[in-house]
Amino acid sequence: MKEFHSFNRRFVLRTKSPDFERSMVIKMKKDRWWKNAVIYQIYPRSFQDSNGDGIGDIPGIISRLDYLQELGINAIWLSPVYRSPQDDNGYDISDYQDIDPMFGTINDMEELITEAKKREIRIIMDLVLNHTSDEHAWFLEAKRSRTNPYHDYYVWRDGVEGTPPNDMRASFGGSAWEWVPEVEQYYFHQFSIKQPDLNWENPKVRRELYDMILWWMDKGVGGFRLDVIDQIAKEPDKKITNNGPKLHEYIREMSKETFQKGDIITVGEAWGANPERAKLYSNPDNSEFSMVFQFEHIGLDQQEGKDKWDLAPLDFVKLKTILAKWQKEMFQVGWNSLFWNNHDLPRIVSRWGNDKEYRVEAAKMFAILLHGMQGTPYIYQGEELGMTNVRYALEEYRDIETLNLYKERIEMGYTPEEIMRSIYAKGRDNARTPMHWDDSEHAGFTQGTPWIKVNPNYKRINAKNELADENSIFHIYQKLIQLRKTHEIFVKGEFELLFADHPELFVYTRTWENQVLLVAANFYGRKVPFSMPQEYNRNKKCLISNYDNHEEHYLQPYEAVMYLLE
Ligand code: TEU
Ligand code: CA
Repeated sequence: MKEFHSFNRRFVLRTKSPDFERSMVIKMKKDRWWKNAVIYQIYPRSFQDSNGDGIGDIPGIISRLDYLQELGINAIWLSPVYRSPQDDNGYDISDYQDIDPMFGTINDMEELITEAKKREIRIIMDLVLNHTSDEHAWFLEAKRSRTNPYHDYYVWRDGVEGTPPNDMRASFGGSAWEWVPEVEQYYFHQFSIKQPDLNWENPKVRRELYDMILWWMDKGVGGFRLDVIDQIAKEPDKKITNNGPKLHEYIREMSKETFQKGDIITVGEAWGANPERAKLYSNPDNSEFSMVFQFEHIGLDQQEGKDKWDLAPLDFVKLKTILAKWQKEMFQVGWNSLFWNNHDLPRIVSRWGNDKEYRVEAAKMFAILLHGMQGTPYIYQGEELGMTNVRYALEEYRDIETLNLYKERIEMGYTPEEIMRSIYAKGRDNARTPMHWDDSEHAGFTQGTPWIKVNPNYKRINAKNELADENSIFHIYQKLIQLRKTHEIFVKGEFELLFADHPELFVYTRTWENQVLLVAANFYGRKVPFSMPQEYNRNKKCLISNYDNHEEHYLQPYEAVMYLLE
């Protein structure tokens, strides 16, 4: 990291005595390198294909590192590339210490780590520790007999008179219990049938996982993202899936045995986190993770008692309240991840913005709003181009969740139109279509046939166009990343939401020492009156905006401005 190196340099120059050295080390620990880092998420199968099989791969990623360096990001969160039958696109791992041949080899992976390091980019591996693939060697053993030493690596229960132990459901549809005739027991799976849950109560399982993590740390990875980490301490007999009683005990043990042995970044994925829990996850004492990826702002379009597929309108005031709450709650006692998108979520510009006449303005507005906040920003591949959702015919979809949902809802009596509406709005494949590099066939993603159809708007929306235009969405992201590195207020400023109840405007400040960072954004497509609050009408410098000229007393459709006041 640039910042990290320059810090080291300062450290060397100023070192005077062992005492001084110790105090500097403490300071360094407090200001961890990732505090002003920006992370870019790559979904490998959709990023860049190098060999024409239509599937993105590691050599493809290596060939695009210069692009990422130009964007300015500091780390790549790589969705899983381990050996896997690909039932859930790699979130079903059959060997944690090997790379799936579809993505390359372990040598390619080592080269990626080295090449990224040359560009001051760290690689964050995606750790799926809640479950493995049913084709993992442990599970193949586990299902042979009840006395097999690996049997206890998974969660088994006897049935009740030929039916599953209880009525728990799996995330991807159907019962959470699957019968195995060889052992005459059911195994527990929170996701697909091919993703049996690991038994974290078994200390041997935990030790195996820790050794595997240490093995990756030895290879020089820069960090880990921990998939559904809040679900590892499940207690199915009590129908507990997330936030089990032993959750934080397990995480602390893992952190001590692994992460704390290196200078790495860790981020726990926790759909079920509230601020109290997030303060544990991201405690600055480093006892658990660096930060937490929580989804309260994303999940707010889900109605009470319904599931995520039942569409509800966006409650904008609530969105602001939630984001503000997390900004305030984590201040100095925890650390936020900042994101709108990932590989499980629809494209934000389509979901809550405008992917038609104001696509460019809206994409930039989302960027400016998020990157002004406290935390570590995440950019999901294609977000920096303003990539949009898709509307495909059912047979073009690939995601197991989407396909299972369709089947299940047809059986429940929904009409195909209703189901497709949900899939268009929220299906995970919206984010998984291939990256748009240029306007050549298949968007420069592959020379072959892509594993999933390319979004037809790639001729207009692509990296080549974005790089050529100095006012592009890409360049807004590039500038926001630079601002975070050059202005301490982005890391340290205290957050305050203004006009909390305003139905269209999102306005907030960050205050640090004698500076104020003020962000004002119009979340909608109508021109809205806006005047700077009196107390902020001083010495202001515009750091970034998405319109050439800001009209006094108005915010134009999707306009966003960011000022620094001294
Ligand atoms: O996702 C966790 C999760 O619970 C949801 O995001 C899920 O993907 C779905 O959208 C719920 O409706 C993580 C990964 O990010 C996801 O890709 C995996 O499929 C899942 O875990 C299982 O490993
Ligand atoms: Ca390939």
